[in-house]
Amino acid sequence: MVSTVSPRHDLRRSPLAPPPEDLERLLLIRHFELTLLRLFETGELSGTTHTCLGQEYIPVALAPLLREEDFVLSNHRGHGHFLARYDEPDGLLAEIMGRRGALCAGVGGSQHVYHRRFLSTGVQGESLPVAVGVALKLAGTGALACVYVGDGTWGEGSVYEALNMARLWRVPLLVVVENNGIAQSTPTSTQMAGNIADRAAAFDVPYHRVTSTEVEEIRAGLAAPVEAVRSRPGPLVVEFVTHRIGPHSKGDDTRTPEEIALAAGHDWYTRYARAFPDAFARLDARARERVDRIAAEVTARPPSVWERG
Ligand SMILES: Cc1ncc(C[n+]2csc(CCOP(=O)(O)OP(=O)(O)O)c2C)c(N)n1
Repeated sequence: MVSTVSPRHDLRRSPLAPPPEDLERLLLIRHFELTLLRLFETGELSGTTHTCLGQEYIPVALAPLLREEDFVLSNHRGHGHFLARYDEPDGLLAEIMGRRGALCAGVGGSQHVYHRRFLSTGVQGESLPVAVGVALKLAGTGALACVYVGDGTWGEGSVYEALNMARLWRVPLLVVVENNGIAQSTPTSTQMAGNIADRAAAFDVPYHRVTSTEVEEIRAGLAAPVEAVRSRPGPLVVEFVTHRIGPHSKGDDTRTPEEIALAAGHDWYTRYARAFPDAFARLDARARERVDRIAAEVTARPPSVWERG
């Protein structure tokens, strides 16, 4: 089964007004990650990080479709997945900075967070088999496991073993594919034969394609299929056609200026800023101030290792 959630009209010219709580969450994620990049620039942060700039709407759209008892398994680009689920930016920043109050003692950093029902990994292809195991445990409870993977990660064999078992065992697994058309520096078109829809079909797994970037439209289109993951139960692949507007990691964008500009043209931030200037400016300033306050407060904390003696 293949179906598509596509925009009803030209949303780049006239976007739908997102509910304020969604815009608030979108802006929190955006300013949180811009702050991370700034902290790297000023030398307050070291190591690495991957931002989801431009893709924030995906976890924000999915958030209300998930229940507290569901499990979310994330990847290297997971700050937005976490913040859409848990409003705990201070704990996440402390984790990334290795400061007191860190989500998991500062040993996980940006890519390896384990907190409540959220687990991320920087190892591509690792989370899908783990998610199948989690979903197997959850089967029969009405809860599901939701796992995020990029398009490039479909080059890992473990993805196919996991899909095979998920379908055979009929586990409640929601596979969210963030297809931003590039994996680090490799365009998807140069490394993927065929497409994700046909790969899902090969395992008899239902598939949905989402080209809309409007949170309410996405939710309306996905509510029934996600509910079916719980009630059937069984796996579902949802592929989002999206755009990474930032670099792969911090300064490593190998795309041409034209390609970067094309991706930026899909950014919800500029679209909403133009369409709803007053409401947007107010919420934008509020999110910026909140993140600035948290960054100052967390930066001043002692290292998290102190907590462990
Ligand atoms: C097993 C493994 N190989 C290589 C890497 C290095 N790496 C990190 S992210 C990435 C690209 C991932 O691309 P994709 O799955 O499309 O996700 P995106 O970064 O576009 O969100 C690579 C190659 C890794 N983390 N794990």
